[in-house]
Amino acid sequence: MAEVNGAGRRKGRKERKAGQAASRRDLIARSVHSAEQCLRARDYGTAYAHFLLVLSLAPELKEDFKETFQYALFKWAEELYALSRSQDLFSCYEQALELFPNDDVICNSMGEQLFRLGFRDEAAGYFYKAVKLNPNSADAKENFYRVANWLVERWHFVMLNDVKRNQMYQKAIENAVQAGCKTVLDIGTGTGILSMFAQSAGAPHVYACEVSKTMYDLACEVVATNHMDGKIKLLHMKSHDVRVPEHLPEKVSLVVTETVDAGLFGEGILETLIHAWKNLLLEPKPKDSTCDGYGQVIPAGAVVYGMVVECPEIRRHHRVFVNEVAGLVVEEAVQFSSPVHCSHKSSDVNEPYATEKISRVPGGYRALSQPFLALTVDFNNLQDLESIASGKSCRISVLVQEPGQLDCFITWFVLHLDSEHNLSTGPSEETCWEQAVFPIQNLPADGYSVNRGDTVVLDVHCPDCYLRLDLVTVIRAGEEDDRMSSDGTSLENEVDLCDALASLHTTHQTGTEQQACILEPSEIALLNNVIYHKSFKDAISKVISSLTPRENGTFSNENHAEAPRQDFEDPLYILDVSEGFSILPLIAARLGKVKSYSSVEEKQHCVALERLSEKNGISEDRLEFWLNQLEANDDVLQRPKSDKLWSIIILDVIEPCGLIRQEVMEKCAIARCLLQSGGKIFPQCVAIHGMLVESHTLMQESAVQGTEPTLGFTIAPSINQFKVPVHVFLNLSTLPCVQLSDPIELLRLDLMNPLSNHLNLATEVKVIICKSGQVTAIPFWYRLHLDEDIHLDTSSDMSHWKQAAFVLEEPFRVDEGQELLLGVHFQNSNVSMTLRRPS
Ligand code: 44T
Repeated sequence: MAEVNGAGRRKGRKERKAGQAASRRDLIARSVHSAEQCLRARDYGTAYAHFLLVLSLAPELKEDFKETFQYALFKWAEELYALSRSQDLFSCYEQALELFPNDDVICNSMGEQLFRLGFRDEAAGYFYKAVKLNPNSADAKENFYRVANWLVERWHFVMLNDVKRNQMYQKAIENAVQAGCKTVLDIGTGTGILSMFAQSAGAPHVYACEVSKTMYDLACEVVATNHMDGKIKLLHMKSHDVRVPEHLPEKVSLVVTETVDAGLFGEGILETLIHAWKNLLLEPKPKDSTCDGYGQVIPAGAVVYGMVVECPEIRRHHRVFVNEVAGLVVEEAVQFSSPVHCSHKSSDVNEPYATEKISRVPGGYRALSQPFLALTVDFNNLQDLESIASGKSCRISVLVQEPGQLDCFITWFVLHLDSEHNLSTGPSEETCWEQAVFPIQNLPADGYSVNRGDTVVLDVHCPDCYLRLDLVTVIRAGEEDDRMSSDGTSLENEVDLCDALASLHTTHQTGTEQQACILEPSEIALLNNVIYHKSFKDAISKVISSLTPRENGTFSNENHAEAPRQDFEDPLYILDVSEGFSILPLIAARLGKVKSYSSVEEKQHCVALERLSEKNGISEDRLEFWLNQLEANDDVLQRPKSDKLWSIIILDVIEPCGLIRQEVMEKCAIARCLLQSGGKIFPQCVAIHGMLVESHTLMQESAVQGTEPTLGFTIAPSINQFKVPVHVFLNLSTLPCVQLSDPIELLRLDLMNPLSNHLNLATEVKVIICKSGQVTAIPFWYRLHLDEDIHLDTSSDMSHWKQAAFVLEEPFRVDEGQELLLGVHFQNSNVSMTLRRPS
């Protein structure tokens, strides 16, 4: 009985199993069918759900359905994104990654979704994983480099490689710990280096906080690598949120921090230390007593210095000084200004300063005054910190010692770590530091020249906890004689009068004529670039005359066989799809029977172009704004009228940072289809040029060079995960480097020729070594060929473009006279390079 029953049960189970298997197969088949049907019906959500079911029931089908599954996922994700259903979107990706944990495409796509919703740290993690899963994935690499640059700013590498800075901090921390500081808080720990100094100096309790998730994770890794986990307590938070005793068991006797930028206060050190003194530090140390039982900060204080400077490079990026560009009058109609502002009573919306390593600015700079003391701050004195943070300003008079142009103030500072250890960020210092630059603008055209003996009056203050230097007035030599009384009071009155006059002057101007327009520094440099506009004007003229019938009905371009079907009455259509502000449409509109389309988007840019047209007598119907067209047509790069094609399409191929714009080749392919016969894309061809160099500087900026610069601590392997091969925004003319080859053309992109319409190109060029050395990098720039005769170089003196460089993984030893092969790969608008000896 038992046996029969048992056999019966076994049989039943088997049958049931067979039945289950059949119904499983059936369910899978039906689900696959439904999924595919939904895909055809573009019901991606349901398709995705069906696929999910199929693949969890039948993992053996994963490989077969991977691509279709991904397609459904990506389509559905787009819909969820459009519906702002981010939570559902991420759930979908998480499910997908459970099924395909090692799929680089899904990983990368997850990163992209996170990135566009603002979760950059998390996005970086997924991009990093995608690159690790598939080191050949161009998309994932590109994405990773983009966020790596964002999350781990390049100065981390420079600072960690700065031995002098590391030693100074180490010694100052050692001294404090040896003098009795027992509990240490490192605010803004970055990779954890200052905490490790404190720990090795013998501090029994070390805490560190870091607000950036990526840097916090890095610090955890670094601390563990150096066997200090458990000894240094890391907190992922802003110091302002740290509380005693929740996060710190007790108040600390030492705060160490290097949360300073080129303008000293830009990383918020004033607020940070005000909060720390009120909440996290023991009472301040009375003078001449030891650390024991008291609180103290490293750095102890800082002195900010300033200087009046002439610098043509700063000038051309922050002030429109040309009167006329390619025949177009640009003065008076519009008041262009830079967002980096430094005039008296400037509004807080402006950026207070730019940063530059002034010793490396192309064209150099001239000091017009001696350095002056701008401000001192005692980080160990709460009252001092609060008084500076309150924003009260201090008026300073500076004597001009050299005649020149009043282009900017620059500032730097000396950081007093303690009474013995100082770090200077001065312009002539051999360090990584940049200076803060306060460009001077909006003076009357003749107001920038200063002479020996003139006095520049400025205000120094920190209204929103950013250092600001505002020009008040210039008192010309000789003028002040009877005005400067010994107590300086009449100077104050004088200056107030000047203020009043100045403000009368501006209101008068804006009231009647001038239209304000704020441009980015690269847009200002572009507007000042006369050669750029002249070259475009000439090239456009040539195309126009080749397409315009002469009186006798022939065309100037004789070999232009297929005569354009140009109606004598119709204008030629020219489209400028430059990014940002561009006056090329106005220049084109003056060259014949032309109708220009501008793609500027900002209201102030449109208004400025209208003002300039008016001023230059360009009739209203000659200029259209593409944005208005787009709203009507809802289609990019569409022709102006259904029966009209473009005669010229101007593409903005190179970004100011020195890289080729994304999707340029795709845009070209569309543009070519929209050209009339004989029409042209500008530029017609882009040649990438480059050369081999040995550059210590580029190496220092790209990776931490072993454990030596970090004084024996192992930091390089962790932070170097974030290194990127391509460096941007370089000033090639002043880059410290040794040239090891002549410049050569590396690759050509023919924008007019559909045959070269590959999105991916690879070539290998022969390079001859002209000097022995170690190749560490390959700087590159572009020659834009507008036509056969006219070209523009992105490395020229007046260029608004900077240059880029590809940094090699390892230095490559070369000898004079040697021939090498340089592989150049162009993939998705990204350039990468490889160097090898011929076999
Ligand atoms: N200056 C670079 C260094 N942080 C800026 O998240 C050096 C500038 C530089 N964490 C010229 C040359 C150079 N609580 O990781 C960052 C940041 C973090 C905080 C917690 C806080 N209150 C803060 C404030 C900042 O601290 C780290 C360093 S701050 C930036 C240092 C080549 N110009």
